[in-house]
Amino acid sequence: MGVELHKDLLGNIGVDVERHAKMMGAGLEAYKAGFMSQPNRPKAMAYFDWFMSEIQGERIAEINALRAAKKPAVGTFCIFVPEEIVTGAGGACYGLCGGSNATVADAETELPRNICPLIKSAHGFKLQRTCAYTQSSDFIYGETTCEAKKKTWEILNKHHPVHVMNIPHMKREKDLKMWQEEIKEFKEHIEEVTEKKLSLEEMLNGVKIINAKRAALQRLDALRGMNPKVMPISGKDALFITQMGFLDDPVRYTKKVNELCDELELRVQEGVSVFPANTPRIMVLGTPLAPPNWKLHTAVEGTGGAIINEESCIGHRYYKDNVDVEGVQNEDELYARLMERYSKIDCACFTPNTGRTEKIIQMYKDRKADGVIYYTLSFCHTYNVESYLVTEALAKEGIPCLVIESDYSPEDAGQIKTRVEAFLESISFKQKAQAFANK
Ligand code: BJ8
Repeated sequence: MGVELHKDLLGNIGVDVERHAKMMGAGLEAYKAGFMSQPNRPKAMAYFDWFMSEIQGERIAEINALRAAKKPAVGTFCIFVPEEIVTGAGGACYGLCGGSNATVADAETELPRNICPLIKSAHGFKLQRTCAYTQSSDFIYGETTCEAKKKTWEILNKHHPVHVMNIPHMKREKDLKMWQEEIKEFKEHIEEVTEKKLSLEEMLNGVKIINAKRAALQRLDALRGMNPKVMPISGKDALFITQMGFLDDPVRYTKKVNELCDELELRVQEGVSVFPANTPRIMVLGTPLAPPNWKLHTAVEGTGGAIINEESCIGHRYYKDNVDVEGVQNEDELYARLMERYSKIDCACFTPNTGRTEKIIQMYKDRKADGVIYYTLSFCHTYNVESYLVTEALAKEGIPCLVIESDYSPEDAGQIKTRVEAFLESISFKQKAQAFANK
C-alpha cells in the first residue's frame, strides 16, 4: 500500500506515521465496503480506486518532488483560491483534509464545539499531523468567507503558515476591485515560494489546464444527470471523482475523467443504467461534502434513490464556470478575467445571493429531477439561514425538498436514513399517482 511505501517521506514532512497509517487503513476499508462493492460500476473507476489507495502515498510523493524542484504546494479550504496561478507555476494546489470525524475532538481543544465540523476536522488534522497534504504545504491559503474560518486562521497560523485572501461579502464594483487586487497578491505569494517571476504565458497555461479539468467535470455532470432514462454511474462514484479532483494532478485527472466519460457515453447509447427505471432522481444542494463525508449519498442510494448532481462546492459550484482568456494581453487583464470567473461563485457568504436560487430551479428543470435535499453542515450559518429563501422558492415551484442538517458523527446516520426513506416514498407515491392520472 502507498502509505507503507512512503513511510520515510511521511515521517520527514512531520506526519504522525503510526496514527496516519491507522486512519488510512480505516478509510480504505470504508471505501472498499461502500464503493467497490457497488454492482455494475464503470471499468474506468479502476483509476479512481487506485488513486484512493495512493491518496496519502504516491500522490504525496509527487507533491514533494515538485517542492524539491522549487515548485509551490498550496493547501486550501475554499474554491475561491485561484488554482490556475499555482498550476501555471508548475506547482500543486489542493484541498486539505477536512471531512473526517476522527480529528474533531482534537480540534475542540483549541476551537469551540459549536462551529462547523469542516473547520474543526481540518484544524484537528493539523493538530494530529495526520493529513499529509497539510504537512506538504508551503502555506495554507485561507479566506474570509465565514466567521468561523476567518478566526480559525489566526489559531491555525500558530501551527502552519497561513495567508488569508480577503473575499468580499458583496459584489459591488468597489468589492470586485479589491478582489482583483487579492488575486494579484496571491500570485506574489506564489512568486515568494518559487523565487522567480511568474509570466503571463505561464499563468495562461495554468488557466488552460484548469479550464480543461472543469470541462471534463461538466461533461461528467451532463452524463450522470441529464438523461432521466439512463444513469450510467452512481451518485456516490460521481461524488468521489469530484472529491479527488481537489487532490490529483490536474492533467492526469482530466485525462482519466474524459476516459470515464467516453465509457459513460457508450453506456448511455447502450442503455446501461446503474439504477432501475423510475428510481427517484435527487439533486443535493448546500455545503461542501469533503471526503470521507459520504453519509448523505450512502443514505440516499442505500434506500432506493439516485443522486444526480451536487449543487455544492465539491460539485457544480466548483466546475460550472471556466475562465475566459480570449484577447487577454497583459497580467491586469488576466486578473480581471479571473476575478470575473471567481465572482460568479454563488456561495451563501454573499448578500444578496438571489442568483443561486434561480440557478437551482433551472438546474432542477434541466435535469428533470424528482426532488432536492438541502444539506447543511451543522453551525454553517450562511447556508442554514439561506435555506429559508431557497426552500420558499422551491415550494412555490412545487419542487419536493427535504432539509438535512448534520455533522460528521455517525450518530444521526439512522435518523437521516429514515427521513430520506420517507422522502423517497413520498416522491414515488407522487410519481405513481401522476402515471395513473395520465392513463
Ligand atoms: S465557496 S461554501 S468552499 S466558503 S466552513 S461556509 S460549511 S461554516 S466551506 Fe465554503 Fe468557499 Fe463558500 Fe464553498 Fe459553512 Fe463551514 Fe464556513 Fe463552509
